[in-house]
Amino acid sequence: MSITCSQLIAKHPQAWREATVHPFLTMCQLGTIQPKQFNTWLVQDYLFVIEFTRFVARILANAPTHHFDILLSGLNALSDELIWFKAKAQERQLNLSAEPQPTCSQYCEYLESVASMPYAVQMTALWAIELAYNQGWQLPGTMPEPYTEFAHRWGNQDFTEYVKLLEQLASEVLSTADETIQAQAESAFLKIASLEKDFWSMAMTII
Ligand code: MP5
Repeated sequence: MSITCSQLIAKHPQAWREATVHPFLTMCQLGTIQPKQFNTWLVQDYLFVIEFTRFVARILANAPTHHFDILLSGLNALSDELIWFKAKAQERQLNLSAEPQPTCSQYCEYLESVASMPYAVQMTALWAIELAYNQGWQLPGTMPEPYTEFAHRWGNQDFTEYVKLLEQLASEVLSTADETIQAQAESAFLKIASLEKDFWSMAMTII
């Protein structure tokens, strides 16, 4: 019996909820997040996205050719996103040369470790990482300024469609993976849920 992406969420509702519903996002939606907390997230997420871009490039290097188009569209979007992050940081006069916080470093180190895992595990991880942001920023609903564009970036319909395509790719390769690889994919899913929760909390605790 093979496992699919939607079954992973159904099997671990609590872990997934903690990854996608967090006081950080609720406070953005209420407009009560402190600028310093938001800025911490912004700088650390820029540092994360640099390593995440390398992560997606490594996945592309392992991908079957019929997965290229979707992964390349993801890399293209990441190129735009890094430019967008720099513009947002400049507006807020933030220093993007900051050191990564331990939580950010831990997540980036985990991404590096996934590079040596089977492709089915890598694709499951990629899908989970993107879905966490898609749902996290979408679930609270429209956010007030200045957070509207942040919620829209990851909550918009095109991004939702991209995440659905990633789900198809991951479920496709999981369907033919052996039990050991499927178990590894499940562990990766849970690890990512936990790292996503920690990433939101990191921004909240630095005041
Ligand atoms: C994403 C992100 C989504 N930016 N940061 C974390 C901590 N998790 C997931 O990645 P992307 O490339 O911004 O869509």
